[in-house]
Amino acid sequence: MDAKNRTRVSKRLSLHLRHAPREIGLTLEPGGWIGVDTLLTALAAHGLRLTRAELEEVVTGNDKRRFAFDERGERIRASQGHSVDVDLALPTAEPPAVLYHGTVDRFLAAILREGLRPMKRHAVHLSTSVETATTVGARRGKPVLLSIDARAMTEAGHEFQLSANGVWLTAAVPPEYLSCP
Ligand code: HQG
Repeated sequence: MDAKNRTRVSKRLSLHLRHAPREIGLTLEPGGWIGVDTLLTALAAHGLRLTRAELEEVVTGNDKRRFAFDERGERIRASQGHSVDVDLALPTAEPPAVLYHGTVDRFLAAILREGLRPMKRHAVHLSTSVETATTVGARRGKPVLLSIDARAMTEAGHEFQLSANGVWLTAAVPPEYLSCP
């Protein structure tokens, strides 16, 4: 499979594993999992024929490791980014002292007023690196970087989870923990 095809399949997987499983007749299991065979059958019935080997290629070759198989390789899920109601059942973890979020100017006033909210997703997505956060912000325009005092949040009892692909997730970030570095 060439890179263009891998991206096409990855976008389709993101769509159904994060946002619209029902569109191809799927109901995600607890934790956001779906059987690999069930997924491949549903995709084939909706115009995307994919072998197990090709699916593996997309999963292992994915730039952001967006998808993961379970231990037995029987089920697959998106590691983060869902808008469907899902409990990934990730353990609470202690984040580094500072985390970063990339956004754009037009959201800044609202964010500084009400904090970071998950919007359509299940959690706010935070990065350990300035570079990643800047890239995330740049998806929408000229990126604006925010730093988050994750240590103070932890001390105040806010919980964080680390996704399988290294994204820090939290329910919300109140404005007092945000600053523009
Ligand atoms: C903004 C992609 C107004 C927030 C990326 C962001 C990431 C507010 C947008 C992952 C707000 C939500 C997640 C508030 C937050 N008022 N705007 N109170 N609070 N926002 O896409 O973090 O390629 O849901 O700044 O690379 O941009 O899909 O979140 O601009 O890892 O795997 O509302 O998605 O990864 O947008 O991106 P998103 P995000 P994938």
